[in-house]
Order: sequence, then structure tokens, then C-alpha cells
Amino acid sequence: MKKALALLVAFAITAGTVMAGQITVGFAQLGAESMWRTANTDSIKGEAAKRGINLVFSDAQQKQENQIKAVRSFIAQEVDVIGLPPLVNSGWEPVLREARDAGIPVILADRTVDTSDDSLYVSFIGSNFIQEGENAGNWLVRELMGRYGEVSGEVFELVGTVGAAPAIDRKAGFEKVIANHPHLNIVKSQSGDFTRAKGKEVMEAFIKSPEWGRASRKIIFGHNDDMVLGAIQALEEAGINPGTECILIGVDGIADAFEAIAQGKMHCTVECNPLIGPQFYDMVEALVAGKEIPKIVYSIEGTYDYMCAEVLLPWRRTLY
Ligand code: GZL
Repeated sequence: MKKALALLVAFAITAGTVMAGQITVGFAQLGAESMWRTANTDSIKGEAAKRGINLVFSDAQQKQENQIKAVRSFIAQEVDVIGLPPLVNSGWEPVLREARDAGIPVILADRTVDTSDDSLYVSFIGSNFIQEGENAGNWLVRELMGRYGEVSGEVFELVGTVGAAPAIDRKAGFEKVIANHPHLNIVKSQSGDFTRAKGKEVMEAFIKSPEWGRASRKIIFGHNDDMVLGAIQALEEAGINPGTECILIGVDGIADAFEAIAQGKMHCTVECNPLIGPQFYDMVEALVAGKEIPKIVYSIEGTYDYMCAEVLLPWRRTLY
């Protein structure tokens, strides 16, 4: 009798974990590779707790196969909505088809997928990465004109994760702008996988390259701030003053980049907003309530440089 009662109590506790009517969301986070990503995770977790949403969260440690496994487990658990920031933009159609056929809507959060069948996901919420690349290019053109009265220089590009939408699109946006300036060219381009450690490694190789020795104006464009901060370490260890001998531009707008700019070691960061939790759960709640949601929801973002980073640093520290 006692055993049966204990089992009954245990079942009640477990079942009680998900209250009746409570929304359950499965979120297959891609990793924890950068400050941007950890701020993004904090926003997704924090907002779920605030709204009393039951969040089933997984970290794929930058492996697509782990994300796919997580999505399959969310389908088996019959969650209400799946959130997916796809590590790379290919290889998603089979598992997205399984989610659709199981009647579970998928919201792409942060990054997009390459597919001709847009019934495979309900909506995308994140940034316009092409615009971010253009913002970086336009800032550089203005900066060169302002400093030298001409637009010329050699760009050393730290590329994000190979195959990832932000890496592909930031490069495309940046190249679209510099294509109008024949004396401003990318002379070296290599992936640092969006991490500080790899960004430092790639910069060490750039410094040893013949292109570095021949460069008249050394410009480093990183697809995220973490790689640029790694590059700064490599430059300083090589006895190069990043602030005076180079121009360094990153993307994300993390507080550490604001600090490096305030210290005169970096020059510009293009914002990419990680704090999409509130907008993401607005979309989840609308979906569960049977409402239509837009196919694309872009974050609002700016560009920050040495004219404003120091005074804005305390504010930025409240976000990261
Ligand atoms: C962009 C996001 C990128 C960040 C990087 O939305 O996917 O991934 O720019 C992060 O810092 O690693």
C-alpha cells in the first residue's frame, strides 16, 4: 500500500512539473562559442522563466548533429513550439519536415536555413546579416575618407563559422560596399569560427603572411567581436599597436568590444542584437493562441565606434 502511495505521489510531482495549460517550448541552442551566444541564451532562458513557460533547452556545442537530435527529442516530447538557431544553413529539410508533419511549428531564431520550401518553418526572428556587413563596410569607407581623403587599404577578414548564415551574409554585405572602391580590397580571408581563440590563431597567421608585409593600410574586419578581440591579443603579442597601426571592425556590439574601443584598441562594432527572448516568446504565445505571425521579424540594430563607445560602456555592461 505504502509503495503504491509513494508511486502515486511521485507521478503527481512529475506531472505537476508541467502545469495544465502551460506552454512548453523546445529550444535547440547551437553552442556557447561567443559572448553574443551566452547573452542570447540568457535572454531565451530568462524570458521563459519570467513568463512561466516550460523551456526544454539543449546546447549542441556547435555540432549540427546534436541540434538535429535535440529537435527529434522535442518532437517525441510533443512540445508546443520549437526554437532553432541553425548552426549552418544546409541539411535541415528532413528534420524540419518531421516537425511539420508532427504539427509542431518551428521558429528559426537568430540564423536562417537554405530551403525552397518555406512551409518547413513558421517564422524567422533575428538580424539582417547582409545589412550588418553593409554597415561595417559603410563605416570603413567613411572612416578612410575622413582620415585620408581617399578610400584605400588592405582588408584581413576573420570569417565566422563556415556555412553559417551570418558568415555568408556579413561577407556579402561588406563586399557589396567595398566593390565600389577599387583600392579597398580583401587580401586575406580565413574562418575563425566565431571564437576568440581561433580569431587569435588566424591573426597570428595573417601577421606572418606576405600580404601583411605589403599592406599599406591594415584593416581587420571580423564577422564577430570575439574574433577581433582574439586578433587584438595576437597583434599585441607581435608588438603591433592595434589602435594606431590598424583599423579594427567587429560585429555584435558586445560590452568587451565597447571596452576595447574605449581603450583605443579597436575602432567600430556593428550591433547584432542577441536579446530576442521577449520577441521570440511573443511569437510563441501568438502561435499557441492560433494567431498568424509574420514570416520575418528583424531586430533593431545600430553601429557604435570610438565617438561614443566610452560613454555608452556602462549601459552596454548592463546587457552583457
Ligand atoms: C549572429 C549570431 C552569431 C554572432 C556570433 O546572429 O548567429 O553567432 O554574431 C555568434 O558572435 O557566434
